[in-house]
Amino acid sequence: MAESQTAPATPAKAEPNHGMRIFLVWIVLALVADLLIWFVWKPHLPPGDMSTSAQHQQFDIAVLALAAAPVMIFVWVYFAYTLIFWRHKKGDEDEDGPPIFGHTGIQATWIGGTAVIVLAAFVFGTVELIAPAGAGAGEGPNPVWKPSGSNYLQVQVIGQQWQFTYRYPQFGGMESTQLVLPNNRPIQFNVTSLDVIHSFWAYQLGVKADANPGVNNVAYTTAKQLGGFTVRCNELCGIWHGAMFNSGQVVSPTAFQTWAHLTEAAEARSGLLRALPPYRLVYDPTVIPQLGVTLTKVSGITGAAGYYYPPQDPVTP
Ligand SMILES: [Cu+2]
Repeated sequence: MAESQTAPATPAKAEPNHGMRIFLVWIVLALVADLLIWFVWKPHLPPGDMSTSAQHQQFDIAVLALAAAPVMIFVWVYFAYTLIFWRHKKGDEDEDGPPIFGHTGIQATWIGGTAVIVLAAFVFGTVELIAPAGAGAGEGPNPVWKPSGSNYLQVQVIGQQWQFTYRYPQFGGMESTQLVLPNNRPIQFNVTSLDVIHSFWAYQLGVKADANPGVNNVAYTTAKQLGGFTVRCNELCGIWHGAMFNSGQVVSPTAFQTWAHLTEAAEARSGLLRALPPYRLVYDPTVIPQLGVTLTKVSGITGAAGYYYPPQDPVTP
C-alpha cells in the first residue's frame, strides 16, 4: 500500500499474453473440430464409398474440411476474443492502437502460411486426380490416367433423348437398359451420345462424364461394394431431361458373368444382336433413325423422335 502511494503514477496493468490465450483456445477447438470431421462426419459424406472414385472423393472432401476448419475457427475465435476483451470501455482513450505496418513477423507468417496452404492444396489435388485414374471423371477419348492392370470391363454408355443404355463389347456388343457391374474389377466407361449433349452421372460410384455425340469420353472406376446405385443425366438435354434416370447394380463377379452371358444369348436368339448397329466407340446419328426401322420390327419398340431405341429389360431367355 505504502509503495503504491509513493509511486509517481499508477503503473498500467500488465497486458495479458493475448496471442497465447487466442492460440490455446484455437488449438483446442481446431483439434476437436478436426476429430469430429474425420471420425463422425467423413463416413456420411457424399457420394459414399461404393467405388474407388467415390472413396477418393469422400476422402478429398474430408481433407479439405480438415484444412479449412482451423482457419475458420481461428477467425471466429479472434472475433469472439476481440468482442469480449478489446471492446471499448469507459475511460479508454479514443485512440487507435499502435500500427502494425512493417511488422516483418506478421507479414512473413501471413505470406508463408497462405503459400503453404495453397501449394499443399495444389499438390494434393493433382495427386488425387492422378492416383484414382482420373477421379471418376471423363478424360476424353485418349485417357491419360488409367487403372493399373488390363483386365478392364468395358461398358459403353449411350445417351439419347431420354434414356441411357449400356453396351458390353466383350459380350458380343449386347445392349441393356440396366447397368450391371461386377465388384472389384476396373471398369472402363466409354460414354457417348446419339443426339444431343447428355451427362452420365453414376452418383454413388462417383463417376461423371459428359455424353457428346461423336465423342468417346472415357472414365474409370472400380466398384467396391455390392448394391444398387442411381444414374442420372446431368446435362439439360430437352423436355424430359428430368426423367432421364435409371438404376444400376453392383453384383459379384460370378453373378455378373451369368447375367452377361444370359443377356447376350437371349439377344442373339431374338435377333436383336444382329439388328443393333455394329459396336463402335461413336455412332453416326444420321444413320441411326434408319436402324430404328429394323429394330422396331425385331423388338416392337420404337424410339423417341423415331430414333434407334434399345430393348427393355429384363430380356427373358
Ligand atoms: Cu440427358
